[in-house]
Amino acid sequence: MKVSRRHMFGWAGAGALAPLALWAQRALGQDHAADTMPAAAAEPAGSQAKATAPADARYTPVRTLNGWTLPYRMVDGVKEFHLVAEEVEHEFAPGSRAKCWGYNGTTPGPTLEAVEGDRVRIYLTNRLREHTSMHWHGLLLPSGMDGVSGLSQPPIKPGETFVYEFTLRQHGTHMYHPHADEMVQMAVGMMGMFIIHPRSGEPEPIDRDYAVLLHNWALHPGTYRPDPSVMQDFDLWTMNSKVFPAIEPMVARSGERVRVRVGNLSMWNHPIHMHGVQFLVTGSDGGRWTRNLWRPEVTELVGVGQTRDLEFVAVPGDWAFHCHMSHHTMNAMGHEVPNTLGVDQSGVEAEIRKLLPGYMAMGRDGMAEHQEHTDSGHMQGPENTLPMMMGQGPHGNLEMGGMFTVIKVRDDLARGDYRDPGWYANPKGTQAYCISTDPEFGSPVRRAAVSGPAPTLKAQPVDHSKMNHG
Ligand SMILES: [Cu+2]
Repeated sequence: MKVSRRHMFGWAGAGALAPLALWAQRALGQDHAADTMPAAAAEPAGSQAKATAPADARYTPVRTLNGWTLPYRMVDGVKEFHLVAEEVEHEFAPGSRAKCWGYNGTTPGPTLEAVEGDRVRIYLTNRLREHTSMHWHGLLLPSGMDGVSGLSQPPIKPGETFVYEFTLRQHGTHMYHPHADEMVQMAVGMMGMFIIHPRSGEPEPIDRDYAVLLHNWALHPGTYRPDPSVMQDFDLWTMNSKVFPAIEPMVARSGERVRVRVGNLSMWNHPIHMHGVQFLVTGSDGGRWTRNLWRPEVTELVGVGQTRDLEFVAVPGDWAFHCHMSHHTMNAMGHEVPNTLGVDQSGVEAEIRKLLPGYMAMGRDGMAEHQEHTDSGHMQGPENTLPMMMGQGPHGNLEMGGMFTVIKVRDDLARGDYRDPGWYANPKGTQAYCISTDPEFGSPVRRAAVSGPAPTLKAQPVDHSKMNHG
């Protein structure tokens, strides 16, 4: 394709004001300062482009949790976006920051949103110190626009800007990521979502449309750079590069139809579980499914490189939404530790305290006490490292981290109001409560224990270097 001088001048002419508008839009998206539905896709103010980009009334804009949607401009009927690959300072949650790579200042990069049939022109400026490229994951396009460095195009060298241009011939939930040194570039955060709305509208009108991109990070305790060499044992499991409790809640009004678009560019498959409803899976990387293919689930496996659209009618309450791999709802934790569950460590503790004053033996009765110790401040973790479980609910510690957030549905929300409504007040008689503090309470039916004495195991020296390595 050709970019005329006038188009380039248009960008340059808008240059003075566009970055400000971009920042304004970013602030809106990032902090959700207004927390009401923004215009579909605000055009940079002061643009000299011939056409303007009014809010696109053809669809409900996607709400990228903790993220934002990239503004576009219309130039001669073409939707123009400008992505910038660059290093970004990122916070996973207060207490954990890292130097990551992303787009236009954030990881994930901003969501791209368009409508089936649109012609899009996407500039990609490389401000990294190595080459990159952009693959439009799942999009049907000419081979030369597919973004595989070395195969479909030359690599984009530092400082260069490449242009991609194609017509959107499909609709659904898609993603973008580099296809150059991708093991490193994706491991440190370069990815985003590409949402294409159907030209003919939705079969069921969508009131709230959320986007969540799953990822994993090896940010070793006390470090500030994600380690790209790690293949399985990650420290942070994120939704839109955030961990609980920094992940925003998904908010809806009772009875509204909600869609959650989940994409996975991590290195693990994630069974995504929703409480409170049986949602319908209505689409995948293969696009929006015809209605006869929709199926009810409460957990949907979103495999590596896949997307899934989950739709439901909102039911009042506070409902957990999380990956069901329970280690993925934890923050940084060592996995090569001896199992102390059920082990009486009282003697050991006294012995170790002689060498290490203040040492605490933990884990005998479970790990829930970890959050109490870290919350109370007398167990200090490594620098720049989140405790493995965090978060306070209305009834105590939430003991979660990682891929966990809450769907908050209320009867009295205004349309388009995304503000956190606080905790749900359960109507009288609809909440579990304590009826006895006596462990011998009641006469529950129980099975007899196995007959005979418990086996006595001869103590064997344990070679911990062999643990978890098969
Ligand atoms: Cu998971």
